[in-house]
Amino acid sequence: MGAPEPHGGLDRDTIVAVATAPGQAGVGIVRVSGPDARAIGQRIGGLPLPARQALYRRFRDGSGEVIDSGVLLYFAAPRSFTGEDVVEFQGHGGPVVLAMLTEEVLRSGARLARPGEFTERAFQNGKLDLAQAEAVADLIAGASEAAVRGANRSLSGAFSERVHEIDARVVDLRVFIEAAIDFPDEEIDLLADGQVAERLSWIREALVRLRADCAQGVKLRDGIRLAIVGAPNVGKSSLLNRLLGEARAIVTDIPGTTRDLIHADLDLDGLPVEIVDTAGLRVSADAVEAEGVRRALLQAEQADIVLLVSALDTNERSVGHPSDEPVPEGIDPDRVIFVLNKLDLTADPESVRAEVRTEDRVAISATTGEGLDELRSRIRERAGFVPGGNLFTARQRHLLALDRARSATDQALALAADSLPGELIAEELRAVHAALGEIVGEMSSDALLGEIFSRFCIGK
Ligand SMILES: Nc1nc2c(ncn2[C@@H]2O[C@H](COP(=O)(O)OP(=O)(O)OP(=O)(O)O)[C@@H](O)[C@H]2O)c(=O)[nH]1
Ligand SMILES: [Mg+2]
Repeated sequence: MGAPEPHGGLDRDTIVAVATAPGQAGVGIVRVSGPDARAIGQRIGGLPLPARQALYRRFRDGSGEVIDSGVLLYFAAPRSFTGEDVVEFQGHGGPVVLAMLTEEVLRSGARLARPGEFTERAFQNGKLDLAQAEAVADLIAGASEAAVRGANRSLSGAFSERVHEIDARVVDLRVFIEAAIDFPDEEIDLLADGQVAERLSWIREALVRLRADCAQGVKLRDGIRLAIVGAPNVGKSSLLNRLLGEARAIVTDIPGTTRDLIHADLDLDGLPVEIVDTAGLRVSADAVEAEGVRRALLQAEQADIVLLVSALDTNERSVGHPSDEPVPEGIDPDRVIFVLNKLDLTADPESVRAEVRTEDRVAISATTGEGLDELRSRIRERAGFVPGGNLFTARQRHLLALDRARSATDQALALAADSLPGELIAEELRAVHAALGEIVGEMSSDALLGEIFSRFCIGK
């Protein structure tokens, strides 16, 4: 006591947070990490405190009064999530009792953890690399089963391994080139025999493949936004309900039924889709409906994909080319899938479907479910999402880093093709290495780390 911690600094603090979600639950966990964790565990939960054993204990405050009772767990450094001494109080999941327990840990010398600080420490102590740390957040936030599985793959290192595999080749090649530079007499020969270009091509191809998988991973993590728009009464809300498999939105035969936005989440073969049903588009003197239409158009402008719905009328109006259905102003036509609904109203659905079938048009019946599978696969295609496989979650920043790595590799290839000096190629390879290092956190700035971890919740 009294003597300053040998390493000093904020990161040697002992931190505490409630690790479970707020609200009432069967069990609630208070997690403590840092050099004093063990002493705090003993002070509140009693002696002795052997590592990695579930101990049933009373948790007492400073005056000896019982706050709660439950399971006390101690993980000795470095064999813990954070790599530090960690203690977990697994008590009853009530917000007040957990707050009292946390308060007692704070009184014992810990401080409240910042958002993501447990995971940040795991990263700093080499338990996880940065891409894996991000996967922890993505696993918790996973919006579909496939997204959770993908986050697990990233967490177990599937993505990082591929980054490391490429990076190892980059470093090898750099060593080779730099060695050649050290022997100027031989440099030209060493660099001219095509080996450098060949090895650069391998790196480039691997980067291209990884980027493609990574782009899938970003979709898996972020999902897409889908807006259903169209004239009143064409069956937009019926389509929403059909896609969700539940009667989420009110459906009536009165045009103008939906007036406000209806948001719902859909798991489309693993692709998380945030879907919004909107008010039917028409000019209306009704202020409420007009506002609904304004919001509908705004959603359509912001969506990744717009389902522009029209309907066969009972007179079996013949179906023409997609351009028959004017795309409302402000909506990017490339994002539109034209949906012709109420296919069940025609006596000859085959000919309608034959007429309709183009890349961006689908005929369906929200009532019978006909054409829905095709619509789902169109949405997936348009989103560029290929379900299944060994997908891992990834983020936009990973894509940007891979793009930088790719363009530096291209530069290096161009230099090699022109037989330019090895130093210049080595410099580009350094840039490739730096970009790859940013993904796994080996070359990341404090600002980037701060930004990533601050988006976690407290307790993670
Ligand atoms: N026959 C047939 N009727 C449908 C189909 N889809 C919807 N309808 C009917 O069309 C009417 C309008 O459906 P809604 O889903 O409320 O239409 P909407 O586009 O949401 O309408 P607004 O909210 O007013 O813009 C209802 O009577 C539905 O039962 C379909 O595929 N076939
Ligand atoms: Mg509606």
